[in-house]
Parts: sequence; C-alpha cells; structure tokens
Amino acid sequence: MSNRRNFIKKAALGSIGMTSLKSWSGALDPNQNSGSFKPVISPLIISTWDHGFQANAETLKQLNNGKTALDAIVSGVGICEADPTNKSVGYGGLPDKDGNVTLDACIMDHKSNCGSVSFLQEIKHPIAVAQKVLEKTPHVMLSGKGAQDFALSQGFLKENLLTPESEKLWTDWLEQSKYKPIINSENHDTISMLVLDEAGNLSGGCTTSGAAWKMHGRVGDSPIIGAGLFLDNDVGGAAATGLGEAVIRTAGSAMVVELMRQGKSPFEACKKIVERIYDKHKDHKDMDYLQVGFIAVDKNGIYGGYSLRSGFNYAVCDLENGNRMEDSKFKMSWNK
Ligand code: SD4
Repeated sequence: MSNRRNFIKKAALGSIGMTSLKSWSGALDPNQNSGSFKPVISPLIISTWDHGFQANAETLKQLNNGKTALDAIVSGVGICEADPTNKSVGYGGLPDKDGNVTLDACIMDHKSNCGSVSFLQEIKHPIAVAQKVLEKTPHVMLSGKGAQDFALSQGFLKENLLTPESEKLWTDWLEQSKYKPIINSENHDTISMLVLDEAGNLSGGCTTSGAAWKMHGRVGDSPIIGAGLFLDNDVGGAAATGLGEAVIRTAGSAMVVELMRQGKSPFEACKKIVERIYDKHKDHKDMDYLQVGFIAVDKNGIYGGYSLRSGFNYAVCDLENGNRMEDSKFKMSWNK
C-alpha cells in the first residue's frame, strides 16, 4: 500500500462508520450522478436501501476486526434479519398469503463458491445458513424442509418469525386478499450487499422475506445465484432488489456483470439491464407495480446503481468517504 493510501486509511479510520452524508459528491460523475467514476479506497461496501446503512457499518466493523468478507457480510445483513421492525427481511418479515414467513438468501465469495437457501421457515438468519451451505455441503442450494433440517443440524434454533405487528398486517390484508407487491414502501425491500475487500476480492450476499402475501412456496430472485446476486472476481459484482420474478426472467445480476465484462461501467450496466427489464415487461401484467433496482461494483472499486422507478437508494461505505446514502437514478417515476 502506498504512503498516501496508508495516510488516508489512518485519517479515515477515526470517523468511518459515523459519517452520514445525505448528498455526497466525492467521486460522482457529473454526467451520471448515480455511482462513482473513479476508484474509491477499499474496503468498499455497498448495500440496498436505507437499512443498508446500518448493515454497512457493521460489516466494516467486522472487516476491521479481521473477519473474512463472508463473515462480515453475514454479520452486517444479519442486523436487518434480526430487526422485527424490518418488514421485508428475516424476523418480522411479512408472511405469505397463508401467514407463513418464508425466507430466501444467498452468499458468494471471490472464488465463485456459493451457498443459498430458499423457502426456509422458522430460522432467523437465512444468510448464516447459506454460508453453512457454502462451507459444509457439496451443494449450492437447499430449500424448504431440507434447508431447515440442515440449519437445525448446524445448531440454528427454530423460532416463530411472525411478529404480532406482521400478523396484524396479514389479517388486515386477508379482508381484501389481493396480491399486489408494494415495493419501496417504507423504503426497504431485500438487502443485497457487495464487498470489495482490502485485498481487492469481491463477495456478496442477499437476504429477504420475499414478496408479502406471495403464494406458499414462492421463491424470488434473492437466493438464485445469477438473478439476485452474481459476481466474477475478475470483473465485478452485481445484486438486485425489487420484484424477483422480473429479475429471474432476465437473469438480472449475471447480465449486469457480463456487461461490465464487455466494458460498461457499473452504472451503465445496471441501467442497460433495467432498460431491458422495462422492454420485456412494458406490456406485462406486472408492470403496474414493477420495481427493480441493481447495485454493482467493478474490480477497481467503481460502483453504480440504477432502478426502474423512483425511490430506490443504496448505502455506500469506503475508507476515504465514510458511510453514506446515495439516491439511485431511475427510468421513470411511479405515476407512469
Ligand atoms: C423477491 N427481490 O423475493 C425479493 C424481494 C421482494 O417484492 O419480494 N420484492 O422478489
């Protein structure tokens, strides 16, 4: 590491994690204004939505404590999973139409090792189970009862994840029983996180309770490597939030990474795939409520984000500039 880099690192260490800049212009490209155009100093952590701010701070703390990137991701997004007020991730997540909280998560490291769980019930930290799938099994993905049995075998506890508040929202919803995902509500959805660590290696994770009031058994994009999350340590990483069906139909995160491989910046790659999703869905029944957002980071520490509709933001944390929220650029506003 150069002397200058060391100096910046030391100077930044005192304040990192506490900086909250609403409007930040450090490395922003004036022509793009949704991401950076010059590398920032790693570790770089980028996470979806307001809840990403707290998650980033925890992940950074764990990295500074010498934890591996995967352990740090599990701790960071684990804060959102454990938060009963967060209605779209983990404990307190809104249930399916039958009142069951079912969780999806995945994790991926710089060597392309992956672990994933889908349709997991009564286990508070699906991201930690996904990490165990990666480390302890010959498989990538475990689902439903099998995923739960595996979690129990690894020492996870069975818990009721339906809070009284979420149960009340569900019983209110039962009066109409109409399935219409409202993404952006209360400014959160899936938490997806990408990390470029000090060694320059990429990793990522993604965890969600999925679409509220979904059919029992529905699985979204978040546990699917290539849809909700994808990275190639030679190129970059990308992760998604929003309506999983649309992200799966277009292999969203994998495509963002492929576009970066072809030379697009993270911002351009996210924008291009969001536009593709729009083209494929403009006459689709999902279009009324469709929202998708992507975050991406390349191997050099340049990052970006883009969403279909307004309201998406993400938290970015790097050594030089601290932890802050950035608003994503978007294709259209909600009233269109
Ligand atoms: C999913 N991307 O399961 C996640 C989150 C979500 O409506 O439910 N959005 O599709």
